[in-house]
Amino acid sequence: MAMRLFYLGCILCLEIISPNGATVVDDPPKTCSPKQFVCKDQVTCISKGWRCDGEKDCPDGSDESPDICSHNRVSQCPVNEHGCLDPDVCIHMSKLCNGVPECPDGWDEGPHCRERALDCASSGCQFHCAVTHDGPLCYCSNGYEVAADGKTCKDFNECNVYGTCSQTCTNTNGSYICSCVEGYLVQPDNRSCKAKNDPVDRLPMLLIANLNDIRCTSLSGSTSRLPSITTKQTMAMDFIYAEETVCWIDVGDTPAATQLKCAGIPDLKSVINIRTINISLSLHHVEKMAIDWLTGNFYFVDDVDDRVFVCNKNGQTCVTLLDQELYNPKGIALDPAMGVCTSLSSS
Ligand SMILES: [Ca+2]
Ligand SMILES: [Ca+2]
Ligand SMILES: [Ca+2]
Repeated sequence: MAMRLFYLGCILCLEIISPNGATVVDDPPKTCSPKQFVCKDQVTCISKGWRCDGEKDCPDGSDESPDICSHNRVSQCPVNEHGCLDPDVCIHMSKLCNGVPECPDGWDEGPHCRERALDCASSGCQFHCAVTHDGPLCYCSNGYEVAADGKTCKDFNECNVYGTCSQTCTNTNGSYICSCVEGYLVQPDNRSCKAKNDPVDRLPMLLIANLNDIRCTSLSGSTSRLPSITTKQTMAMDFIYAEETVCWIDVGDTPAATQLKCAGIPDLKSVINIRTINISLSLHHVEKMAIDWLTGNFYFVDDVDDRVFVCNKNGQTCVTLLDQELYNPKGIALDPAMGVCTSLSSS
């Protein structure tokens, strides 16, 4: 549920993003805030907006359990598929009443198949018809969906489905085309994009923050020559490619002890000039940060006070950018060339 916009033409270091958006592993249990839902395990906190949204977010799936979500269980099957008795299980509509039980509960087959078979003959479907417990339903060939009249077929816009393409999606009649923005190449799966390795002598590396340190590794998994940088419970990190500098937040026991630090990592060989940048606002609840590589400004996401604020390069001038209608913000990405700041909330 987190996304990182890689905005550098040539990527030196990436961040590892865990599923909940934090750049941290082994996060200790927290007390849930009033804005959060407590999972049945009494340990995990999730955003209230994730309760009954059709995806299991608690480790035990209790945010989607029938006793909590009995009133809003809606089948979210892909186009031309149909939910079984358990709406989480979808099968292609051509498999309804085909004589082979495919739903775990056998719901797709039964006496209704024979009793209602003739209904399909009068259903007026343009292409295909399936028999369900509720009567006949039209469906379409791949790449098409049933139009509002319930009978004819029209192009299905795959680009409206999140994740169809990793970058640019162009809808076509009966299909779609994925493409990549400048600096990236389409991969053999025709939907993913990968950054061009430019310049070729600077291979992409992963910069990983955890509770104890920041370390660098190559994409093939071999460790780099860069010594690990000892940190304290780092929750947020970013880098400035042109300056070969990494910045992170050291989380102390008190707000005053939580500091923004930066260090130079020239040629990924050594760590030099570790320095503290005094920020005039509290960083104690900041979980994500991003650096505008054009101006050097720092952007911070505070998920307790629900705000996004920006500070200039020396940290002395800070301005709150967003604090209205921001619910549990979890991520931030910048595109300085386009002048865009994107914040991800979990409502
Ligand atoms: Ca959920
Ligand atoms: Ca079947
Ligand atoms: Ca299409």
